[in-house]
Amino acid sequence: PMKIRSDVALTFDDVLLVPRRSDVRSRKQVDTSSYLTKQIRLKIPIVSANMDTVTETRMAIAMARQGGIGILHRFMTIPQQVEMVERVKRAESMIVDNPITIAASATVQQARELMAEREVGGLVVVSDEGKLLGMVTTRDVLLAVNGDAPVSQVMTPRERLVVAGKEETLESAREKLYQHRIEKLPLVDENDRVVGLITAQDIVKIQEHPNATKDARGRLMVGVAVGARGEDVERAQACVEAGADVVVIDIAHGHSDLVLDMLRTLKKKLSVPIIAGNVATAEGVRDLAEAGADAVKVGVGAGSICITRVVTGFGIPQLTAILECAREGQRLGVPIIADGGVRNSGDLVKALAAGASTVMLGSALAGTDESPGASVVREGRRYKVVRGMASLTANIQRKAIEKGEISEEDWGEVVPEGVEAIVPARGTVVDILHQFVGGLRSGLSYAGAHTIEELWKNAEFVPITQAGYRESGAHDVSKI
Ligand code: RVP
Repeated sequence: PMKIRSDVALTFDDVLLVPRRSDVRSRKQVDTSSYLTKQIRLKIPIVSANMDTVTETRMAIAMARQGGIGILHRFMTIPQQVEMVERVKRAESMIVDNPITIAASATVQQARELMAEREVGGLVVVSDEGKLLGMVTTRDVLLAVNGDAPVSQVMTPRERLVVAGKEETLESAREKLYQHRIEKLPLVDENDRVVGLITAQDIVKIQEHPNATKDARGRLMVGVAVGARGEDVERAQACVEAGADVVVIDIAHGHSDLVLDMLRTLKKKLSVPIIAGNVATAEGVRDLAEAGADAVKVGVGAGSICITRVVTGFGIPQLTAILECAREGQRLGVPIIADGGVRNSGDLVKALAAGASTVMLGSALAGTDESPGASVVREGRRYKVVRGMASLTANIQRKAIEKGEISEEDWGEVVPEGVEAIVPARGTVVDILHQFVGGLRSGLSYAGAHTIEELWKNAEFVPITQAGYRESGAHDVSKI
């Protein structure tokens, strides 16, 4: 029996969005926030791809600071991935976990030296058992004449200190610091033992990135990719213990028993949201949602460096895949991440208008300063490497990590579904995101939408012809 769908599947270049009457008077009026998972809402709906030429520590930090999020790739050992998570979590922290302490019997001179050496403006004075006895700051010791006097004589004693618990929020910490006109807020447990410190300075630093994607403790959020085999459970657990906020089960064919089993296992073992994928059909979304996915990643064969469709014959053009998956996702209350093929802000708007909640970018971010790897010069222009995670070299590298060495046969065994490529070096992620988000804000305005949820409602696509497509870009002029 012949089986063929009657509707032609479309992708971004096959359609345009129909302009609508708009009451948006300024691009500043629109809200670009959206759900990454059922639990996590991002200020900007952009996720950097878990590819080894896209997201490592620097990219993850930059993405979270701008209000998106980065997913650390998994092509490394577990300890390496754990370390990357830790570095992102430390990058911008409201709480100093291990504040520098001094004994009450130490001298003023010692306190001075310690502050200079560690470049801090204050020390927490503690007893042998780690209990809070007081605080001593540069002001207390700077002009003290008697350097031999004990710290206990110059410190602010415990009873005059304002303190908080480990679960202190940014808002309430700011309030306390302001109300009491103080610069440091020690955190204590129920036995009055010091468990952290909040400083006014750190709060000021945090305010430089008002849109940043933060966890409850004020640290930048970060996601990790894992596979779906034995050691990946351990990988996910280790990364979450290190502070990862979301786990992505990342398999090219995510509509598989392997992924469903992994999803159920991780949902039982972990308390963070789990994203699963990739799929390209409503059934795929439904099965992953039933197994507990907190968001579903959509895209089979759409990636710029992906040749899955050529090698296997499978895939669905991305716009149709998003439309079909998002309809199901919205019915089930599960956000959709559109992954692959988004080259510019127009594609971003189309992907969101088709019902995606967020969009994952690979090669669009691979040329930035924050992506891993050095740039190369070719004929006077700068480029950076981007490669598919199923490419030949990525496959070989994975085998090398798993087995410690590779042999002649390993090369022969690989059937790549991705390619290695170069993209122009493009400056910082901040600049790129500025272009994408600017285009999105305009897009919302053309749709008469103030939010992405309104964009879903208002969106109407029109299929276009080759002539229409040609008319859409710059045409009939010579490019300079
Ligand atoms: P793009 O943004 O078009 O570069 O696509 C990025 C996506 O491509 C990734 O998030 C992933 O889903 C997919 N990918 C990565 N490697 C490969 C491959 O080797 N086939 N595909």
